[in-house]
Amino acid sequence: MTTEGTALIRAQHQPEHERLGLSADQVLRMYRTMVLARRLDERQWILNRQGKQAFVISCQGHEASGVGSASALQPGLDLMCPYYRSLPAVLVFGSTARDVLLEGLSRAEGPWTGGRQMPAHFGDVRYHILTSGSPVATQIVHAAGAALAAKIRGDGAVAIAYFGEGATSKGDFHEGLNFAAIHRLPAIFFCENNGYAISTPLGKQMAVPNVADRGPAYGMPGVVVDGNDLLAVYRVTRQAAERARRGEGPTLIEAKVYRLTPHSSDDDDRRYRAPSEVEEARKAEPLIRMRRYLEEQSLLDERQEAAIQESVAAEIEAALAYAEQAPLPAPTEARRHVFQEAA
Ligand SMILES: Cc1ncc(C[n+]2csc(CCOP(=O)(O)OP(=O)(O)O)c2C)c(N)n1
Ligand SMILES: [Mg+2]
Repeated sequence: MTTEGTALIRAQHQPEHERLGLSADQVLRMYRTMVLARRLDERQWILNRQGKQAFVISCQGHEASGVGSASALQPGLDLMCPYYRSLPAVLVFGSTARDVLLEGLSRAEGPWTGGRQMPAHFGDVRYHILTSGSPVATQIVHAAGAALAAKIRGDGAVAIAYFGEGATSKGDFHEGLNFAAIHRLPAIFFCENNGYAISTPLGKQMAVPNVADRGPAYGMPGVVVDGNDLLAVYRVTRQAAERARRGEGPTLIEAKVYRLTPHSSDDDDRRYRAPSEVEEARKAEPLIRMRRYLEEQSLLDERQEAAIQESVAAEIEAALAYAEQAPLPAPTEARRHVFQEAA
């Protein structure tokens, strides 16, 4: 066989992560971040049911889309405009279990809002994570603005906005994408389509099958990706980031995912979807998918899996112990950050 022939066969059998230039260490770290996000999420549901955390809005089912996309960017340079399911993505950019639980338990030391916002309102200037508000879709225009600023600065930064498919029915989606395309801004619009906007199913949200179909109408590529597949998400986001850094403008990515929990701790999803639908989705969920991949590549065995689970559990328990003893904001500080303060 020719040398080219051997090279071709080797390339065909090359594991997907190697083809993407990722080391075993890097993919294992990505998997661990997915596990951390899942366990942190589960812990918050318990805290909510114990009456300790006011509210939970889950990332369960969104771990591969969040970790895969954020890992394709450059923390410290790029800017993130998250939404409430972006826990896996903000962990990649630098947020920690302690940050999450300090905010979850509304502690004064919470780095995002000093415990003043609902949980899952991410935002940390240290990690270039823009503060998030509750109105759906506003972060899409913020990302267009952040991308414009990056273009003016010329520092090569890319801005990414995360949002659900329900958010694409808002005017902000149109305004953000249109503006970013006109000005060829270094932006990535990353839709995590989980099939529901609270109780509203996809078919009542839009008359086209894919959010991504709308990209070309604004003058940007629209890419559909399996959001349960960490490496597929990584691949398309990296391509979008490279395109943005080359000055070729924004990309709309649609990751097809499934929300494994009710919309939030205040929702009863049995009223609008069958439990069997959720059970079916669990079979293809992102953590199982990635674990299977790592096992197939002989990068993970049962002992290593147990070690990851143990170290994640220890990290969360240490963070929780810290957050539980941390003081609440003083009542006298209730108006801080609300009204302008005298210098
Ligand atoms: C402007 C606005 N309208 C309504 C709401 C209430 N609301 C919060 S989340 C949500 C559903 C959004 O669905 P989607 O964009 O698909 O995101 P998902 O929650 O499914 O991830 C709605 C209607 C809101 N927060 N802001
Ligand atoms: Mg949705």
